[in-house]
Amino acid sequence: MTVKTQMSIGETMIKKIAVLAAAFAFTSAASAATGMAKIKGTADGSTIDGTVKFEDTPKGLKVTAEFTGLPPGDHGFHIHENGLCDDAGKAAGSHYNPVKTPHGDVVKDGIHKAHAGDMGNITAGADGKASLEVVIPKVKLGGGDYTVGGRAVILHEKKDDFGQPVGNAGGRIGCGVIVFTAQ
Ligand SMILES: [Cu+2]
Ligand SMILES: [Zn+2]
Repeated sequence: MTVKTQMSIGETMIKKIAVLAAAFAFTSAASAATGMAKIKGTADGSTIDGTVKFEDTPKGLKVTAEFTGLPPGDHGFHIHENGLCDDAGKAAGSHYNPVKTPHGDVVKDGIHKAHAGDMGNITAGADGKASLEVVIPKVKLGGGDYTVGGRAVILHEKKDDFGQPVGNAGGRIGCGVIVFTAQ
């Protein structure tokens, strides 16, 4: 009887370990870093409100943005180097540019031909709504050489025309800092 009881305790433990191992494997597989930036207007009384979500994927950093309250038209949309929005967004510094390239379109041309933060434009309709989904190759939220966690997302007054040095997109009408939601 004693032996049988011990066996059954042993089996129960093995089953528990198996369940824990399966749970750990699932957690590991689902542990790609994710992040978010809440974008607010830099001017008093601004109607700009945005949520930008970030996710590390095998193809690069997936960026999904949703905005309301924007002036209709195209607006330059970049990751800037500092995680600060003070002084009407100026504290965010310049475009995140770890490879020291000219300004461009990183989604299309990659980090060796554009600043890693050059996501191009986001286009608002007459209703002030805009959405965008892009993947930035070789860039990650955290870990590796090119990381954007803790930096700022800037939305510009005007269209990024991909001219030098920073796309002629004018003032910084929206800003938010990228925070990790899972690591
Ligand atoms: Cu910018
Ligand atoms: Zn740039």
